[in-house]
Amino acid sequence: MRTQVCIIGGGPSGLLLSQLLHLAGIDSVVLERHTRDHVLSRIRAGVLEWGTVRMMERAEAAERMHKEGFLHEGIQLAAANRGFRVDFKSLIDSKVMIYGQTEVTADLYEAREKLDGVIVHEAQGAALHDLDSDAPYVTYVTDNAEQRIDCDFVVGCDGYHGVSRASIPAAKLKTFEKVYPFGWLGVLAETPPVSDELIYANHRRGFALCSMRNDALSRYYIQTPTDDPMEKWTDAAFWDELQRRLPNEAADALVKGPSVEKNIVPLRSFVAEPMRYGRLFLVGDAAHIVPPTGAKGLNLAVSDVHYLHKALTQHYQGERLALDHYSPNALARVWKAIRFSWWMTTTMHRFPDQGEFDQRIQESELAYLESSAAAQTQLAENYVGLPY
Ligand code: FAS
Ligand code: PHB
Repeated sequence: MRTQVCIIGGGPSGLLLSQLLHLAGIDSVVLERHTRDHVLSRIRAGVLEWGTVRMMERAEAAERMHKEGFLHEGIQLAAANRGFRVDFKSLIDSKVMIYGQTEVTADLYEAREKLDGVIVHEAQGAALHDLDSDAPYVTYVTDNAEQRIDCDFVVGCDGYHGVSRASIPAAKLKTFEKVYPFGWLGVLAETPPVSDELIYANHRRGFALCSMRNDALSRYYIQTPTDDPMEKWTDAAFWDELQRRLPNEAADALVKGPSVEKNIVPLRSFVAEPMRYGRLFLVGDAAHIVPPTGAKGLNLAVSDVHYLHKALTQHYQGERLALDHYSPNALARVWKAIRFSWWMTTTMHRFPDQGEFDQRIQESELAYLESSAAAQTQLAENYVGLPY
């Protein structure tokens, strides 16, 4: 088989890139190692920057999101049993869309099907070859037969544990990493959300986040040690701990119910530079990871797609140097989101070695935020998403 762009990974970034390239007249093939059902079974992000909404509109995949998504014009922050609101609308006339990543991915699958997009599922053992030549190719196995795709370019949309970044010689990559000494225990419950906006709570027992998917499906997180045994976290134990960490008004309004999904994810900040090696380009989690505190992971993958789709389109229109701009342009925005996600994480979480002084510093940071429109504007413009 031959195509112009071979995309490794059928998550949101791979599907979005394939769709946008198709609309630009550039053909691609997506290789996904799992089944479609497996990809759609993942519960991940919930907050879409407005830039992501725009990209889904450009991909002709935004209709259901506008029908079923929720516009949020602010978030609530809390500490020491006090909460306050950061009002995106009054501060910067902006907003975010609450719409689960699972739905984004399902809508992109549907959009690819409408245009007869080529997505190979259960493509095992993908291997990338001759990336530093003008004729790269990818091999993989389906139905026990080895397949080969010759292409002009390979794009790694295969996440943090994918094969693409691992295919780059270590000497050609510089990586930056910070592993946080805690994780997030996430729960999905068929209960009405505790509030009509997200609540990020700093508490001396640990961080808590109240989010949602719709008005009958809530998404909650509490900070936990990454090695906590899941059996420790019965539903009752989870709800009690969440209630302890919320300001009284929210704690009293909390509707408990059986969890439909529960897991612990580790938190790290990670960047691999450059996001290119020869004919291979890295996109999304394949190149960078953020702690979900700033709701940036999925949104950064989308802005990478914006920069790469633009560069590939310009390349095929004859602009020889267009592709050289992808990595520096994408990384400039990535690092600003890495910074913001690190700041939100270090301000809102309880660190194991944290003393009373550190706790008071965090609380005074939040008290300053509450008192300052300038500080809230800085948070708002980063949270809703910096310009592409
Ligand atoms: P993805 O990981 O979504 O997709 C990669 C795809 O590549 C997968 O379908 C995988 O099966 C496939 N793949 C991997 N290796 C392959 C190979 N060798 N061959 C073929 N296919 C291969 N972000 C937020 O903003 N908020 C959150 O709350 C949040 N929660 C998260 C929870 C978890 C458990 C994880 C892992 C991430 C979370 N994220 C969150 C971040 C997440 O949303 C990512 O940023 C987003 O999925 C990035 O999308 P992609 O880059 O497309 O990578
Ligand atoms: C979510 O709804 O899953 C979510 C929302 C905001 C975050 C992280 C996760 O910062």
